Amino acid sequence: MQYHEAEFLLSGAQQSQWPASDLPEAVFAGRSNAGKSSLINALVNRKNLAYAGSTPGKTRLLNFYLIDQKMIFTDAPGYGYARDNRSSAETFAKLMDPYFRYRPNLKAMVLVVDGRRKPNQDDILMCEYGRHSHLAIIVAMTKTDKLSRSAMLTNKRVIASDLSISESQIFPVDSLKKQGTEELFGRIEQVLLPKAQ
Ligand SMILES: Nc1nc2c(ncn2[C@@H]2O[C@H](COP(=O)(O)OP(=O)(O)OP(=O)(O)O)[C@@H](O)[C@H]2O)c(=O)[nH]1
Ligand SMILES: [Mg+2]
Repeated sequence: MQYHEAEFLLSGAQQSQWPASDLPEAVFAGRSNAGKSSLINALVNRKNLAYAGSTPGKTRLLNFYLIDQKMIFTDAPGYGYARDNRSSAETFAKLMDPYFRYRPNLKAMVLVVDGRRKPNQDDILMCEYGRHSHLAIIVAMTKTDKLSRSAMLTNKRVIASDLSISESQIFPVDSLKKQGTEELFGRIEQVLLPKAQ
C-alpha cells in the first residue's frame, strides 16, 4: 500500500469558507450512504479522516482534504436520503451550484455508487451535472466485497450503460479491505495532475 499524506483543511458550505487554494480538486459526490467518506479514508489509508457511519446523512457540509500537498479531495453531503425530501440530486446540485460554477480548480467528480445498486435518476442527474460543469467523471463502484465477481462485472456493465460512461472509467472498490483503491487513486492523480505523470 502506497503511503499518502492527508490533512483536513476545513469544512464549510459558503464560498467564503472554501480553502483559498488553486491546487487541482476532485469532489466525491453520490447518494447518501454510498460510501464517499469511507472511500476517502481508504484511498489515503486512514481510519477516521473523513467522518463515515451507518446512519445516512453523516456528511453535512463540504469537507476539504489536502492530499500529498498537491491536490484536494472534497467530501460532499450525500443526496437521496429517503426521509429527507430536500436531498434529491437536483436540490443538492442547486445547493452546490456555486461550488461547481465558481471553483475553477475543481477538475473532476468521483461519482460514488453502491456497487450492488442500479444507478437511479439522481445518479444520472449528478453525472450529467458533472459533465455540464466540464468535470472529468470517474465512477467509484463501492462495496464490491458484497458481490461475487460475476455480479460485480454484470453491475459494472449496467452502471456504464445507465450513466453513459465507458467501463474503463468505472473503478470497483472495497473500502473495508482497500481493494481497488490504488488503481482509483492513480486514475484521480492522472486526471488532476496530467503533466506529472
Ligand atoms: N462492506 C462495505 N461497506 C462499506 C464500504 N464502503 C462503505 N461502507 C459502509 O457504508 C456505510 C456508509 O458509508 P459512508 O462512507 O459514511 O457513506 P457516505 O456516502 O459518506 O454517506 P453520507 O455522508 O451520509 O452521504 C458505512 O456503514 C460504511 O462502513 C465498502 O466498500 N464495503
Ligand atoms: Mg459521508
